[in-house]
Amino acid sequence: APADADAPIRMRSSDLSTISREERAALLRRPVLKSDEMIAKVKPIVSEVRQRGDTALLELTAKFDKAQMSSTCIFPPYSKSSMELSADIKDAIDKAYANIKKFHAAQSDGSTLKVETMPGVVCSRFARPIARVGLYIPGGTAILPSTALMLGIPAQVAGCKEIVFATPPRPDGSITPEVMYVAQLVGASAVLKAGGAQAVAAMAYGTETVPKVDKVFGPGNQWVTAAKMLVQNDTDALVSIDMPAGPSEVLVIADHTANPAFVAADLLSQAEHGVDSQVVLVAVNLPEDHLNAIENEVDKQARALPRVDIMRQSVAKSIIVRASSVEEAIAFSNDYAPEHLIMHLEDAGQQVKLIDNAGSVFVGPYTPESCGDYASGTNHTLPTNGYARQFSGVNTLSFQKHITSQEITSDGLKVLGPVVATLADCEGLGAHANAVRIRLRAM
Ligand code: HSO
Ligand code: ZN
Repeated sequence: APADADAPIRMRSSDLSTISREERAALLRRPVLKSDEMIAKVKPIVSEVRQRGDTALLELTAKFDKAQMSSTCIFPPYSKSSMELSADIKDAIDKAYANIKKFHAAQSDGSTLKVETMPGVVCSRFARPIARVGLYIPGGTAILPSTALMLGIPAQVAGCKEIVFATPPRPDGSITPEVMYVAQLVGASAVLKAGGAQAVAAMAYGTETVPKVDKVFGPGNQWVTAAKMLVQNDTDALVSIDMPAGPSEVLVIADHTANPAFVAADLLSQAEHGVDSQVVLVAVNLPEDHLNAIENEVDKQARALPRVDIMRQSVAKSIIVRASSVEEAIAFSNDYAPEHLIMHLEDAGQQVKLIDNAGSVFVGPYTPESCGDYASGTNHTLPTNGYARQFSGVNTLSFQKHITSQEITSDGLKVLGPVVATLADCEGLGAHANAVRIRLRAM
């Protein structure tokens, strides 16, 4: 609105050395996700798609995406015209693809782990791909071919047999050529032209034309997240999800070596994602003029950027936290467990060992988060909302599961059998003990 266009674009500020425990806890808190409320809202959509399949899916897509379509999916071979791109965009996607593939191929667990726990008792573990995966690529305020890369590449290198993309169509029913090009690169077996809870439901249960998948991945709005949580809890769907996703976040730690323009640029690159983006700056012993320089840069750069209206709102909700040492700053960051952590610190590389909780870490002045968002090689589908305490970001192993196996020789059973029989007796499970003793007697 023009009324507040002149108001400075500023963050709120507090000091770790003077705030109370309650105030510190409030700084660490994220906006409530209201998952119960959202799950109640998506329930009817999910059951519509489950019961009426393609018909419901097409109706919902007409309603929410304003696209009238006669088919739900695009199947290969994808037409050349559907993925026509300028040479520079194609080249950039190709280079990002190569880096992301290189890093994710190195994570692939191709070897079998084998351990002889007792003589003649061999336990092993090997990985197998999850056969069918559904990858949600958000539409909305930005087109995100980068998310197609971040989900499609690990699926491809893990060896998933069926890779289904889902993304909201444009009003003419088409899919952006960037996403179609990535679908082709990663060998996607279908592109579902739908978004929101309806897309998640279609992939979780399958429809007449949409292939059912075993695991659903990808970021999305509250509707998508709620639908993922709902289908995950339905044993009929027999589907898992990558992780619960909330609004995107960054925490930047800056000390006296930090370049104010770089710090501001990093904060804003996160703030432009959405009005609910979470942006935190932890300032380590920064003199007043240094902090002012950062704040002035935030204001100045934001005004010159295309998504200033989004940033105005997200920056207003963002916070500056003053810390008196690197240790205190990192302790705060570990408690916050940010999706992205950027370290504008002297000897930043030396401090990484102190990081316990973060989705992905960006070290030093020349490592903008943007590089990890698009093309350096790491994944940008990361735990938000504090879930970095217990979740990893999406990686190649997210598309595989591990199977254990064992083979015991008769000599092995002679040693191990009595141990097992004793424990089985102790649990009162005679058939278990019998399965061992019957063999020992036969030897
Ligand atoms: N920072 C976002 C990912 C993204 N950035 C996509 C640009 N495009 C969430 O990690
Ligand atoms: Zn981003």
